[in-house]
Amino acid sequence: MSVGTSQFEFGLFEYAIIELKKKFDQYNNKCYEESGHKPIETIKHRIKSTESIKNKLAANGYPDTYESIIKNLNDVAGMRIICSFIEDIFHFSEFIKEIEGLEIIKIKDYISQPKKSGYRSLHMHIRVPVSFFKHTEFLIVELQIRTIAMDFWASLEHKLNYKNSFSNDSDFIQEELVAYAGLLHEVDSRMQHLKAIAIGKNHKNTIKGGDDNDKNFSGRR
Ligand code: 0O2
Repeated sequence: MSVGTSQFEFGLFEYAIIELKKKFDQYNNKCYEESGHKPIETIKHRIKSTESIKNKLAANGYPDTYESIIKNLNDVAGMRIICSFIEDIFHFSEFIKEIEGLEIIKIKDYISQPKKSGYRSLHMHIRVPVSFFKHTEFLIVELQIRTIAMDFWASLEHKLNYKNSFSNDSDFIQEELVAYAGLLHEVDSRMQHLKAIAIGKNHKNTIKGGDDNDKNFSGRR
């Protein structure tokens, strides 16, 4: 069956995303109940367009079939999980590893080792079981987990690099983008440090019999 002949199969990728989103929302709520802090700010998702799938299959010399998509493409379904702090990303990735039934296929840590472009994010490819009546399909979803600052940089870099292909100053633009990625990482790290100080202070107040300060901390966001 050639790609684009069945919307049903692509619908299954939507189910995979819906299932994951439910689990991620539960995780966020559980963290809030336990610590007063919601680690996930926003979740975005997309299913690759049929045209883009066809182009990717053709570019890599893969057959234009549904079976070939399942076997060869890892990014038909993508989710971007935007976290508050750097440590939230790694705690969240540990939670994903614990979810029963999910298989972790690949993890790429572009935070500890950023790309040459300056790009930072944690990438995970996971295989998700999706059941429809008596049939279960195992579909891959790509997760990009990042902070607000990393997402801000990636969004603007994506736009500027696109324009960049028409520019005479492409080296300058790329150097600037790498520098800004470094600055934003510095801010992310300092925010992380501030959080540790704020929580420490709140913890002391709680011991002294203060009110629920962890909740106050998250309320200030
Ligand atoms: P679009 O338009 O965002 O969808 P793989 O190489 O596939 O085995 P990996 O490392 O996860 O595994 O893939 P890759 O190719 O390094 O990056 C996949 C996605 O990460 C990209 O998808 C981008 O969304 C994002 N990304 C990676 N590098 C950069 C970067 O330098 N800048 C920005 N802004 N985003 C990046 P697409 O399909 O390339 O793009």
